[in-house]
Amino acid sequence: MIPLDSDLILKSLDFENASIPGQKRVERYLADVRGSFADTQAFEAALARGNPLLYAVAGVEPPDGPGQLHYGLGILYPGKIGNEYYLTKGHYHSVRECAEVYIGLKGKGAMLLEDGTTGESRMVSLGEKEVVYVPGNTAHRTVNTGNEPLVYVGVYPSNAGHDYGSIAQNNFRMVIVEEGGKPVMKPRST
Ligand code: S6P
Ligand code: ZN
Repeated sequence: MIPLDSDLILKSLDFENASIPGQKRVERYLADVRGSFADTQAFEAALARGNPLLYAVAGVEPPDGPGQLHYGLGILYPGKIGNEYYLTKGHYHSVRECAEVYIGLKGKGAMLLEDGTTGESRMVSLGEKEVVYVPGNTAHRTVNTGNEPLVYVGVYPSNAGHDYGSIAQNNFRMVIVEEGGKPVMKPRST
Protein backbone atom coordinates (compact mmCIF):
# COMPACT_ATOMS: atom_id res chain seq x y z
CA MET A 1 0.00 0.00 0.00
CA ILE A 2 1.08 3.56 -0.61
CA PRO A 3 0.93 5.86 2.42
CA LEU A 4 -1.00 9.11 1.94
CA ASP A 5 2.10 11.17 2.58
CA SER A 6 3.91 9.49 -0.32
CA ASP A 7 5.10 11.73 -3.14
CA LEU A 8 3.45 9.24 -5.51
CA ILE A 9 0.02 10.59 -4.54
CA LEU A 10 0.34 13.82 -6.58
CA LYS A 11 2.37 14.36 -9.72
CA SER A 12 2.39 17.25 -12.15
CA LEU A 13 2.81 16.62 -15.85
CA ASP A 14 5.28 18.60 -17.89
CA PHE A 15 3.87 18.50 -21.43
CA GLU A 16 6.72 20.45 -23.01
CA ASN A 17 9.47 18.13 -21.81
CA ALA A 18 7.29 15.03 -21.88
CA SER A 19 8.22 14.26 -18.32
CA ILE A 20 7.00 13.82 -14.77
CA PRO A 21 9.58 15.22 -12.35
CA GLY A 22 11.36 12.42 -10.50
CA GLN A 23 10.06 9.61 -12.75
CA LYS A 24 11.85 7.51 -15.33
CA ARG A 25 11.27 8.43 -18.95
CA VAL A 26 11.65 6.10 -21.91
CA GLU A 27 12.42 7.55 -25.34
CA ARG A 28 11.75 5.82 -28.65
CA TYR A 29 13.50 7.03 -31.77
CA LEU A 30 12.70 6.17 -35.38
CA ALA A 31 15.34 3.42 -35.40
CA ASP A 32 13.62 1.79 -32.41
CA VAL A 33 10.41 1.13 -34.35
CA ARG A 34 12.01 -0.64 -37.33
CA GLY A 35 9.49 -3.13 -38.72
CA SER A 36 6.47 -1.18 -37.52
CA PHE A 37 5.76 0.89 -40.63
CA ALA A 38 4.30 -0.75 -43.72
CA ASP A 39 6.46 1.14 -46.25
CA THR A 40 9.94 -0.20 -45.46
CA GLN A 41 11.53 1.75 -48.30
CA ALA A 42 10.13 5.04 -46.99
CA PHE A 43 11.28 4.02 -43.50
CA GLU A 44 14.88 3.39 -44.58
CA ALA A 45 14.93 6.62 -46.61
CA ALA A 46 13.68 8.61 -43.61
CA LEU A 47 16.20 6.95 -41.29
CA ALA A 48 19.02 7.81 -43.70
CA ARG A 49 18.01 11.47 -43.30
CA GLY A 50 17.97 11.33 -39.48
CA ASN A 51 16.77 9.49 -36.40
CA PRO A 52 14.13 11.73 -34.78
CA LEU A 53 12.48 11.17 -31.42
CA LEU A 54 9.03 9.68 -32.14
CA TYR A 55 7.69 9.41 -28.63
CA ALA A 56 8.50 9.38 -24.94
CA VAL A 57 6.72 7.86 -21.97
CA ALA A 58 7.21 8.91 -18.35
CA GLY A 59 6.00 6.19 -16.03
CA VAL A 60 4.62 6.38 -12.51
CA GLU A 61 4.95 2.88 -11.15
CA PRO A 62 4.14 2.50 -7.47
CA PRO A 63 5.02 -0.91 -5.99
CA ASP A 64 3.09 -3.81 -7.57
CA GLY A 65 0.35 -5.41 -5.55
CA PRO A 66 -3.21 -6.65 -5.82
CA GLY A 67 -5.48 -3.80 -6.93
CA GLN A 68 -2.59 -1.39 -7.57
CA LEU A 69 -2.29 0.82 -10.67
CA HIS A 70 0.49 2.23 -12.80
CA TYR A 71 0.24 5.07 -15.27
CA GLY A 72 2.30 6.70 -17.96
CA LEU A 73 2.38 10.11 -19.64
CA GLY A 74 2.95 9.66 -23.34
CA ILE A 75 4.01 12.25 -25.89
CA LEU A 76 3.90 11.21 -29.53
CA TYR A 77 5.29 13.68 -32.04
CA PRO A 78 3.64 14.42 -35.40
CA GLY A 79 5.00 13.05 -38.66
CA LYS A 80 4.58 10.33 -41.26
CA ILE A 81 6.53 7.58 -42.96
CA GLY A 82 5.10 7.44 -46.45
CA ASN A 83 1.42 8.09 -45.70
CA GLU A 84 1.45 6.24 -42.36
CA TYR A 85 1.30 8.39 -39.24
CA TYR A 86 4.00 8.26 -36.57
CA LEU A 87 3.11 5.49 -34.16
CA THR A 88 4.04 3.71 -30.97
CA LYS A 89 5.38 0.15 -31.14
CA GLY A 90 2.16 -1.24 -29.71
CA HIS A 91 1.74 -4.20 -27.42
CA TYR A 92 -0.48 -6.65 -25.63
CA HIS A 93 -0.24 -6.72 -21.89
CA SER A 94 1.78 -9.69 -20.61
CA VAL A 95 -1.16 -10.50 -18.36
CA ARG A 96 -3.51 -10.59 -21.34
CA GLU A 97 -6.74 -9.88 -19.53
CA CYS A 98 -5.48 -6.54 -18.20
CA ALA A 99 -7.37 -3.57 -19.64
CA GLU A 100 -6.19 0.05 -19.81
CA VAL A 101 -7.73 3.53 -19.91
CA TYR A 102 -6.22 6.18 -22.18
CA ILE A 103 -7.02 9.84 -21.52
CA GLY A 104 -6.30 12.34 -24.28
CA LEU A 105 -4.85 15.59 -22.96
CA LYS A 106 -3.60 17.51 -26.00
CA GLY A 107 -3.34 17.13 -29.75
CA LYS A 108 -5.07 14.83 -32.20
CA GLY A 109 -4.59 11.12 -32.57
CA ALA A 110 -6.09 7.69 -32.75
CA MET A 111 -5.66 4.27 -31.25
CA LEU A 112 -5.45 1.11 -33.31
CA LEU A 113 -7.01 -1.76 -31.37
CA GLU A 114 -6.83 -5.41 -32.40
CA ASP A 115 -8.71 -8.21 -30.68
CA GLY A 116 -6.27 -10.95 -29.70
CA THR A 117 -8.78 -13.70 -30.39
CA THR A 118 -10.78 -12.62 -33.44
CA GLY A 119 -8.25 -10.26 -35.04
CA GLU A 120 -11.02 -7.67 -35.38
CA SER A 121 -9.56 -4.16 -35.62
CA ARG A 122 -10.86 -0.76 -34.71
CA MET A 123 -9.59 2.79 -35.08
CA VAL A 124 -10.68 4.97 -32.17
CA SER A 125 -10.14 8.71 -31.88
CA LEU A 126 -7.82 9.84 -29.07
CA GLY A 127 -7.64 13.58 -28.58
CA GLU A 128 -8.19 16.27 -26.01
CA LYS A 129 -11.10 15.36 -23.68
CA GLU A 130 -11.42 11.87 -25.19
CA VAL A 131 -11.09 8.69 -23.15
CA VAL A 132 -10.49 5.30 -24.72
CA TYR A 133 -11.12 2.07 -22.87
CA VAL A 134 -8.77 -0.63 -24.14
CA PRO A 135 -10.33 -3.99 -23.25
CA GLY A 136 -8.20 -6.90 -22.07
CA ASN A 137 -6.65 -9.20 -24.68
CA THR A 138 -6.41 -6.26 -27.10
CA ALA A 139 -3.25 -5.10 -28.84
CA HIS A 140 -3.02 -1.31 -28.78
CA ARG A 141 -0.99 1.22 -30.74
CA THR A 142 -1.26 5.01 -30.70
CA VAL A 143 -0.82 7.24 -33.74
CA ASN A 144 -0.54 11.01 -34.08
CA THR A 145 -2.91 12.21 -36.79
CA GLY A 146 -2.38 15.94 -36.19
CA ASN A 147 0.31 18.57 -36.56
CA GLU A 148 1.28 19.00 -32.92
CA PRO A 149 2.45 16.60 -30.21
CA LEU A 150 -0.22 14.20 -28.97
CA VAL A 151 -0.21 14.05 -25.17
CA TYR A 152 -2.06 11.34 -23.26
CA VAL A 153 -2.07 9.33 -20.07
CA GLY A 154 -2.55 5.56 -19.92
CA VAL A 155 -3.63 3.91 -16.65
CA TYR A 156 -3.24 0.16 -16.23
CA PRO A 157 -3.09 -2.55 -13.55
CA SER A 158 0.36 -2.70 -11.92
CA ASN A 159 0.81 -6.33 -12.97
CA ALA A 160 -0.12 -5.78 -16.66
CA GLY A 161 3.40 -5.81 -18.10
CA HIS A 162 4.20 -5.34 -21.80
CA ASP A 163 4.29 -8.06 -24.43
CA TYR A 164 5.97 -6.52 -27.48
CA GLY A 165 6.95 -9.89 -28.96
CA SER A 166 3.65 -10.80 -30.61
CA ILE A 167 3.45 -7.42 -32.34
CA ALA A 168 7.13 -7.48 -33.34
CA GLN A 169 6.52 -10.86 -34.98
CA ASN A 170 3.18 -10.33 -36.73
CA ASN A 171 2.60 -6.57 -36.56
CA PHE A 172 -0.94 -5.20 -36.55
CA ARG A 173 -3.21 -6.39 -39.36
CA MET A 174 -4.23 -2.82 -40.14
CA VAL A 175 -2.45 0.47 -40.66
CA ILE A 176 -3.64 4.02 -40.07
CA VAL A 177 -2.73 6.21 -43.03
CA GLU A 178 -3.58 9.65 -44.31
CA GLU A 179 -5.95 9.63 -47.26
CA GLY A 180 -7.56 12.78 -48.57
CA GLY A 181 -6.24 14.67 -45.55
CA LYS A 182 -7.80 12.39 -42.94
CA PRO A 183 -6.92 9.20 -41.06
CA VAL A 184 -8.16 5.95 -42.56
CA MET A 185 -7.67 2.39 -41.30
CA LYS A 186 -6.70 -0.09 -44.04
CA PRO A 187 -5.41 -3.64 -44.26
CA ARG A 188 -1.59 -3.72 -44.06
CA SER A 189 -1.10 -5.65 -47.28
CA THR A 190 -2.63 -3.07 -49.64
C1 S6P B 1 1.31 1.02 -21.19
C2 S6P B 1 0.57 1.99 -22.07
C3 S6P B 1 1.37 3.19 -22.62
C4 S6P B 1 2.41 2.79 -23.69
C5 S6P B 1 2.89 3.97 -24.50
C6 S6P B 1 4.00 3.62 -25.49
O1 S6P B 1 0.54 -0.12 -20.97
O2 S6P B 1 -0.13 1.32 -23.09
O3 S6P B 1 1.99 3.90 -21.60
O4 S6P B 1 3.48 2.11 -23.09
O5 S6P B 1 1.82 4.51 -25.21
O6 S6P B 1 3.64 2.58 -26.34
P1 S6P B 1 4.50 1.25 -26.44
O7 S6P B 1 3.70 0.34 -27.30
O8 S6P B 1 5.83 1.62 -27.02
O9 S6P B 1 4.66 0.72 -25.02
ZN1 ZN C 1 -0.73 -0.83 -22.63
